[in-house]
Amino acid sequence: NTMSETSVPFFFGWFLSSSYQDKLRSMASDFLKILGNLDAFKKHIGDFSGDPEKGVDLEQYFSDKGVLHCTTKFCDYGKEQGAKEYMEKQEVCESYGRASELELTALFITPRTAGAQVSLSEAQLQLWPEDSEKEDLPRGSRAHVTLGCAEGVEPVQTGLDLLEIIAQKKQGEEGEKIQDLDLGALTYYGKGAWMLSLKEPIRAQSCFSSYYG
Ligand code: ACK
Repeated sequence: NTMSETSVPFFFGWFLSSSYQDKLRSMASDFLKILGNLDAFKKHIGDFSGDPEKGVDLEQYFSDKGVLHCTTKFCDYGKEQGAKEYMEKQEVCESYGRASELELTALFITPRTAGAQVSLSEAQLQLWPEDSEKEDLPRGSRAHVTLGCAEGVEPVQTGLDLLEIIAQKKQGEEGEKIQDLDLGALTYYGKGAWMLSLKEPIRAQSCFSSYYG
């Protein structure tokens, strides 16, 4: 199974099966509805440049970015550094088209993006690029599913927002525990960053593949 004659895609990643896309979208929509109506959220509504009286409709604030997936390697049709090498890796060739279960452990939003945090298995980490984190953080820290972006924001931002929250935690900033929701514990990390740790992580059926666009 070699891909040397295949043209370089836009990106590689795990693509959620359609039933899990529906499930995750509906969970995210519940979360955004609940969060947007919390007093604790309204108190910090300035982060989202909203009116404290009116609130913010978070579901409208974030627009959908298409098929839900967790990017492994962004290739930009070969323009990105290491794209060709990545696609020729043995693990990549062997895993291509294979089913895999993604563990989603948290939902988060910032004034820029909404996403789900992904906790990668050892086998999944074999497909993770070496240089993805570019920071002093464990490999795979950036793994996420983008759920939506604010106007004018590109989806690449979601992983960067997640890294920022993880870096904050690592520096011992535990965040402000807000309350326990049905789905899990809600924490505020400042500057508009909110994270809901799922009581029961979602194990989403996915397929390792690529996107040409
Ligand atoms: O939401 P994402 O992970 O962020 O999925 C999309 C996908 O590739 C197509 O745009 C991600 N992406 C875009 N640019 C980059 C980049 N420079 N580094 C890593 N991921 C990127 C984007």
